[in-house]
Amino acid sequence: MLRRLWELTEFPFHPEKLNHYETLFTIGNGYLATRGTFEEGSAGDIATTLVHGIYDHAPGTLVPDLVNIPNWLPIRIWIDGTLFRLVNQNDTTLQPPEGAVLGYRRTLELDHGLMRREVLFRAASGSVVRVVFERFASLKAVHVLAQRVEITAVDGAPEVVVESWIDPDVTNSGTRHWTEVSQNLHDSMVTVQAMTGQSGYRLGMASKLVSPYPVLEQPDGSVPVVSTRFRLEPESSATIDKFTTVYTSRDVAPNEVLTAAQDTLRSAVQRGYDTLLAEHKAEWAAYWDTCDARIDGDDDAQFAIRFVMYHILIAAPRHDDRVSIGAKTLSGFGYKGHVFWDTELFILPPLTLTQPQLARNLLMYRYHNLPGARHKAQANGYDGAMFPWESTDTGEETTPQWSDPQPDGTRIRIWTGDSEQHISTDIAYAVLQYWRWTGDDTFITQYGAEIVLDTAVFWGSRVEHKNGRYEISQQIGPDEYHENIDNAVFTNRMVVWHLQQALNLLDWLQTHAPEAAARLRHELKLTPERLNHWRDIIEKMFIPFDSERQIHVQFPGFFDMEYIPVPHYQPRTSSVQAILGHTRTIQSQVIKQADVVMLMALLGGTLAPREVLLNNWNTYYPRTDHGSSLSPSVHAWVAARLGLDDLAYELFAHAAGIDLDDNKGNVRDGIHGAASGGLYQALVFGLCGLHINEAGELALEPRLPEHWKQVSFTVYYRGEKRRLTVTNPVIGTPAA
Ligand code: IFM
Repeated sequence: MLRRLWELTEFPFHPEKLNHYETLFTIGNGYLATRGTFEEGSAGDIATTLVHGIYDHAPGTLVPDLVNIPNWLPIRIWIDGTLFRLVNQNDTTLQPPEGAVLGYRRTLELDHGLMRREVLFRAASGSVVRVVFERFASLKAVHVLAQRVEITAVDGAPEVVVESWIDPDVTNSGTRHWTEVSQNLHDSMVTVQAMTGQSGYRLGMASKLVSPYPVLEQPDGSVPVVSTRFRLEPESSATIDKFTTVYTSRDVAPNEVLTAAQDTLRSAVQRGYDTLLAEHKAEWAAYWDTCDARIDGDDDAQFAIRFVMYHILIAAPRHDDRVSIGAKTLSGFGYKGHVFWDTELFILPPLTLTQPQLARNLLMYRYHNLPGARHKAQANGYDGAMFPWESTDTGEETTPQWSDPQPDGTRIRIWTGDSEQHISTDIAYAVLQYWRWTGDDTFITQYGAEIVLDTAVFWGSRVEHKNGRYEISQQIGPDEYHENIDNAVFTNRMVVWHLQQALNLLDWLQTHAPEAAARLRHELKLTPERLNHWRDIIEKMFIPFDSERQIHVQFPGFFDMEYIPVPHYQPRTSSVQAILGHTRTIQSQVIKQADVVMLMALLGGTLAPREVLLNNWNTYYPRTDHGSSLSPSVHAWVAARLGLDDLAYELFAHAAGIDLDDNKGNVRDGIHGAASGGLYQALVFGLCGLHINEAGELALEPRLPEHWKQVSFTVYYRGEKRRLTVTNPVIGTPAA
């Protein structure tokens, strides 16, 4: 795979990486995204388009899925009667191909959000054609999807047939969600209507083929098809466009989904491919104006940072503040499209800095879902708002309680939905970080404060008063290998931070927005007793700390477990957990991902003096197996802050390869959104050392790898756009 500044290129075709590359080549526009599956299909492909917010809980499944909508890609081409397709050794269903693929190249243009595929193909007749496919999901008109096929007669004068349809026969890995599917063909427009079985979302799609030759209707097959047929003169070309539109009952009234799709389709056809593409590119240019980070001196790192930002941007909802980004973005079925802390602590910060409106949309999703969080708190016997570990469209807890069957048929109990309670504080952290960077007082006053304060109310009711101090039992910290432990230092310490921030925020509201303060005091019952209780917790919370070794203790008893020399388990291609097995791992000191190190990333120097931070690093880094994709980027960030430059770069490179190199072997399930956002933070907060100093100014403390000449990037700080440049070896200062 070639990675060139703005382009990812597959050359030649790698059928063995079909699903990995389908994920990498995903296109999208924040409303939906579509994997890089071929127009003509391929055995073993996972044709997937996911639309934000369309979840459905099918009978017999444990939890809701983000639903795969009907496939809009199909374009089938015949050259002199030979079916155009790529040879895939996995394909046992088709007869030996009559045609031959002479050349292949697929490119994702990150700067334009465009996928292009070029294939040189020889038909059985001997005619050779060059077929170029392009596709994009319009960033300007998010309901519009556009495809172009250009066919050139390289040798011979072939007769060409191009067929197009929408395929409604789609599933989520075998699970069917669509009912009441109806298809139609009228005025050469193909339409599909459907409804999700349990959740009742309506979908309308419409599609048209635009050809310089007559478009014929074939309404009688299992799906309605339109086609165009022509003969190409030698060395001449024909260009065929296909436009598809998508609406759901989240966008318009349920009975209007089809007419909305039809009306938008007519206007898209009228505007034409070139106009739509020009508008789309202009929107992308505006995104990159603030989202591009330039790394001079390391082309791999340069590509990687653009790649992760591209994937965050295609997943970030632009016009909808009731949806959020799932752990695997919109690029695959992994984690069923559910939303985790990955969004607030990993994916969202890059947007807070570069596209604050997108960050705000994501935070509003949590605001709108406060009722679900309150419901979870109440159902567990607590006050306030307790956010679900996994969230969908309802805001209710949607973590499965059991895993899918293991190879031996057994299922494992999943405790994260019960015990990974730190998510409530992670969300509060993201709200306050957004406010600090943007100065969006309207947001904090009208929405954000309610999140921060009601989650604080939850913690006030959640902590346990024991032995003259406060404790929190039955937790899972970021290190998910150790479940249902008491006094996870990450959680306890972050709760102290949270309650302090909540008190500060209330003071600020009292001065700057007294009416909001009064409303929140009343609605959330923020009585003087409650606030005093928070102060008492701040003072007396148990923070596990070993004063002899001067380290934070991940949780009491952690060091009594078996020590495993994780660094000796090299070279390895799987986690140490996979090598040792579940049972031994959970009884050992092997750590899945940044935990105390995550605390260090979030709280920095306010957590402890530098010697303690270094001690923590030296203790926990060698025990971590990075079994989670969230881990390497956070380690890179913290290593840079500790001045461990070589290690910081090594970990940065590790994080950069998670999706591109598929170094966890699961990219077929989707992009690791948190690893993507983590990489940006490792660059900006870690290697460049961007922070807000005590005077409230932006400051940089760079620790660039030796071979990097310069890094420059743009951030918004309190509404002002700032271009920052860090130069190596001379330490840069913020530029205006
Ligand atoms: O949220 C993460 C968690 O931290 C580690 N396991 C995967 C989840 C989803 O990415």
